[in-house]
Amino acid sequence: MKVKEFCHKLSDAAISLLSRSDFLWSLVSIRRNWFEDCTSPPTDLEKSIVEDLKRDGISCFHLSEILSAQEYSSVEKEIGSTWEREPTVSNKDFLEYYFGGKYPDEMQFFDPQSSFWRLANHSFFRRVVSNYLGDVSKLIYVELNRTKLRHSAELEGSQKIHRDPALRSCLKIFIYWNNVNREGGPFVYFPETHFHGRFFSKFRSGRFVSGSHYLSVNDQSKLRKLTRPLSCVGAKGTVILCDTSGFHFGGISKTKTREMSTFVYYPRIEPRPVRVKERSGS
Ligand SMILES: O=C(O)CCC(=O)C(=O)O
Ligand SMILES: [Fe+2]
Repeated sequence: MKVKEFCHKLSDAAISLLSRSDFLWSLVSIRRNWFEDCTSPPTDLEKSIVEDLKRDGISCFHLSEILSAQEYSSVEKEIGSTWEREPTVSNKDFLEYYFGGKYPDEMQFFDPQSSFWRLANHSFFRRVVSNYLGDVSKLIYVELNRTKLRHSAELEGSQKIHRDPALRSCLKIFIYWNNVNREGGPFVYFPETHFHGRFFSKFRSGRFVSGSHYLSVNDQSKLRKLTRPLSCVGAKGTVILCDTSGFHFGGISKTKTREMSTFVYYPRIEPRPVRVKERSGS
């Protein structure tokens, strides 16, 4: 038991040193662009998104800025038909899942022709992810969900304010598939609390690799004094790029549900299995 505890402490110390030290990080991470299409210089939109992410931990734009009208309507149609299926089992009680939800065990296979799968692998997203995470990065997981209506004003369970597990940063791309106002339970983020942000070090949690880091009640009031929560209301097609090493939560859907997809990307150096694959032979 003593040896186990010692090993655990040692690995925590090593993880903490690795995540905090830029020098060690650059030694062990592979500093090259994974995506061939990263060889051309970033566009103005890509640059401004990466700047927003570095400074605030969050950035938004509309999907129609990167998709043609035909591409947009084809992915919209595919998502539309997905809602007709039964939701899969869910592990978060405020969400119904139409893709994903059984992480970390499930493996999801996508048709290479699927517009939704093509969107998750869109060169624009890959370039932004690569430029932001500054490392060989991977799409590890995909979700599509609809919130459940809730009448309580209290955040409970996985809906409480938290940081997602990450050695440093991870990037989630959320897309709204309906219009989301305050009644619909928008995604809420606390700017500048991400790994690169001004307020990150005000809330150290010993360990970032395993579970999410939920805030104590005291730390919640400290957080609210430091930075104002940003409620991401937005029209259908709004894309929210977010470094979820910063504090966030899913808002409460009071009278309207929220439909949203999530693409999850991590630097390759993180020990996280890829849970999405293209189905071969179709
Ligand atoms: O549903 C949401 O708005 C947030 C869920 C969440 O915490 C996450 O995807 O990391
Ligand atoms: Fe989260």
